[in-house]
Amino acid sequence: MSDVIAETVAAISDMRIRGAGRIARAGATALKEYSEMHAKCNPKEFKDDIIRAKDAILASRPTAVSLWNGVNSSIRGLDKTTTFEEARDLVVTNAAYFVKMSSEAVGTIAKIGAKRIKDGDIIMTHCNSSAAIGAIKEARAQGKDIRVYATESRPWRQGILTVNDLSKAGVDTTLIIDSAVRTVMRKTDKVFVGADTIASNGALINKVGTSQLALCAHEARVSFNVCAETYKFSPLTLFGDTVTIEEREIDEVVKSGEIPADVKVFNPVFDTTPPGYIDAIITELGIMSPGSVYDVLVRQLGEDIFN
Ligand code: RI2
Repeated sequence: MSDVIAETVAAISDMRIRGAGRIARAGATALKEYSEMHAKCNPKEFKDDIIRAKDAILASRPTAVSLWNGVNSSIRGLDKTTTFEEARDLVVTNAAYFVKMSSEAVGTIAKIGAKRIKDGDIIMTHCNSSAAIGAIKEARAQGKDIRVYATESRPWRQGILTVNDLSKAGVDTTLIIDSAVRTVMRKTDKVFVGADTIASNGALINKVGTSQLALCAHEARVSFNVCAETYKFSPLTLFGDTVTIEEREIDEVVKSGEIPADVKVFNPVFDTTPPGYIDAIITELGIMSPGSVYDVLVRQLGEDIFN
């Protein structure tokens, strides 16, 4: 495996690069750089190398379909190319387009999402989603006086990144432990979270604990908003695949020797929120209900759906 692919795979696996949008852009960028530095060879050899690289990147983290969409859109049309140069240029162009499009989508979601946040709102967020945080920061930049409760998000504690980011943006921010979600929901007006994957039925797969926010929001009649670029919609689920929920190492939860050796630790990284608990999915194409995800997927796939 080339250095650029191996380094990207390692960085995504050990979460030096994390966040569903970021890992997708990192995967696409790695394919672009690998193509640019690939020595001239016969096209078949180049395509085989790219497919191997794509598969290695996809194996780095299994849940976020953004990664799948990022690398697969980077190689779209590769099988139809006939020369090395044509194949290389296709990957470089496709990957660059994905990176640009996905970054712009986060900016568009911030603008649309901010309109859903009113002056005086108290918002709860979970983990560290650049899409959700973008909307909150945009609302603050527009001068809205808002307060945010951010969950710690054990075991990686991505909430620490969130509160640092929001505080720097001048947002009145309070860190809460994950088990305080239901208690604090009573004081909350709106929940804003991100997405790793949205299934064709509108179900949300996001950081473990998200479904608890959704249940508590439902109970307290607090609106539950998902900020998600449409490349987080999963074409795989349209054709019956289920989403693999990543499980990570025990040492992310407990230190060695802290618990008896016969005690097992279960460390799922994501959970599923049923569509009925979601009020709005805020995308770069506009705000939609979970029931619209199927139509967007079909439109995105276009003619490919029949292949
Ligand atoms: P953006 C993260 O996963 C969180 O689950 C977050 O909600 C989601 O990706 C989306 O993040 P992890 O990589 O793409 O921390 O909105 O496991 O930044």
